[in-house]
Amino acid sequence: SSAGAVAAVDLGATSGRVMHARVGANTLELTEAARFPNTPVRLWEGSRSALHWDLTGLFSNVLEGLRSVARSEPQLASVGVDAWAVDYGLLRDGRLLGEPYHYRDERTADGVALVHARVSPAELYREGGLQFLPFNSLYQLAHDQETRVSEAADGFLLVPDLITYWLSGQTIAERTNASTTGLLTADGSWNDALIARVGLRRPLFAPLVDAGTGVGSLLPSLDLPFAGSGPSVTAVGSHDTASAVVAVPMDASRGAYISCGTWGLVGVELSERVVGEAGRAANFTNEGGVDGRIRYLHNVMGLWLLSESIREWQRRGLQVSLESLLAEAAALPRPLELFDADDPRFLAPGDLPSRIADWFAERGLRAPASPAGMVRVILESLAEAFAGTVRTAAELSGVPVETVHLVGGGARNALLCQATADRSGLPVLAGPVEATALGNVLVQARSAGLVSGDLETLRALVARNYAPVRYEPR
Ligand code: LRH
Repeated sequence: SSAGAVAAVDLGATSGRVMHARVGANTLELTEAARFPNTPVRLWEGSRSALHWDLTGLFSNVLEGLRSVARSEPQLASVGVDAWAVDYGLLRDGRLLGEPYHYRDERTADGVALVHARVSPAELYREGGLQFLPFNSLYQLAHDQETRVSEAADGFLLVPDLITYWLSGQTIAERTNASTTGLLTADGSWNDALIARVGLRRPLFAPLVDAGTGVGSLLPSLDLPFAGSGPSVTAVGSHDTASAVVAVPMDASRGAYISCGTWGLVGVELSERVVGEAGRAANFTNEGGVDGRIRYLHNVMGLWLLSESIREWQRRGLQVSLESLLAEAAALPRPLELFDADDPRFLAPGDLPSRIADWFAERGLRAPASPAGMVRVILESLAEAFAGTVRTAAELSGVPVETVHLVGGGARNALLCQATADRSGLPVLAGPVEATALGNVLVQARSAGLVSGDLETLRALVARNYAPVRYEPR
């Protein structure tokens, strides 16, 4: 088959992009059409200010990106959307009822208590298979129900499904991301019994579809300059991490992956869920993957620690940039003391350097004084958490991990990649940086008949076109 063109809309918690790809049996070329920051916004809500996503602003950037794709590729075959997990919009009669809450907003503590009063964490784990994260959609939804935020709603759409709806007019729930709600059964249906027990309304939830399913065509009212009726809209692995895992050039029987952007998602790919108590104690998740695979992984804090620290230093008026900090940090000696990158105190936005300093102070230790020293201790602590999580993933799953693939923005960070190799004692294969967009376009390309085969075939195509950078453990 010859090459054809598809476009990926890929929204991360830190930035979004629209990528345009040419895909064929031996072709996989990605071009950036648009890249824009994802800047959350605080909106006053009567008695407190709440952290929201500016989804309307993001959608406007998405349309700009697609307009630019249309100019260079009027015959585009398909477009697909992925974004971060768990967050959602509530709708009434097809209208969005307010900007979606950000999972880093503090509102969900009572949602956790409400849900756990009705269903024990152990039972939730057997049903949904998810690691405990206080912002899993079911906790957010329980809060919305209790505070009557969702009272008027007759629809629930996860963020990528909401963008897909605004592009196509069709309401669906793509399975990989729906698995992050905590409300799916092991066989991938909405868990009606659990939804009722948690006190939620079943009609809120849209029909589930698998990645690769055609959803519809672009709404003519968007007025995008594509030829004819324009590209179709295809459901992809709409959870960004699911799309990233599609494009990890790994042998899943012997490799682990780290999808490192805002978060570091560390784990292995399995064909069956693992929902034993040991996995629950280690807070490992069973998220739905493309083609029915299981993403058995744990959320490590990720590059958020770095980006949020830099934001704080800049707020204090320091002239710091990522590039110069990384260069300075690499020249420093390896720190002797690390902090626990998994500590939940680092979740909320704010002054992370002070919180890291507190962590050390509570143990009678001193945090590095300079920003560069802090950057170094952040990266080494992250690498240590990555290495430990790879070991735990191997133990819990039985996968004999010989290689660690690091994909996403973190693959650009040589210091982080080398430290991960050193601390895990395993070779780290870094890249592709744009794994998420690649996984997105590959699933569309397969549905459009531009490529065929299982995930192993798609990964071989990635490996041929994006040779990873190898870091040997030292
Ligand atoms: C990464 C990610 C991750 C989720 C988190 C909310 O962008 O989707 O997989 O746990 O955001």
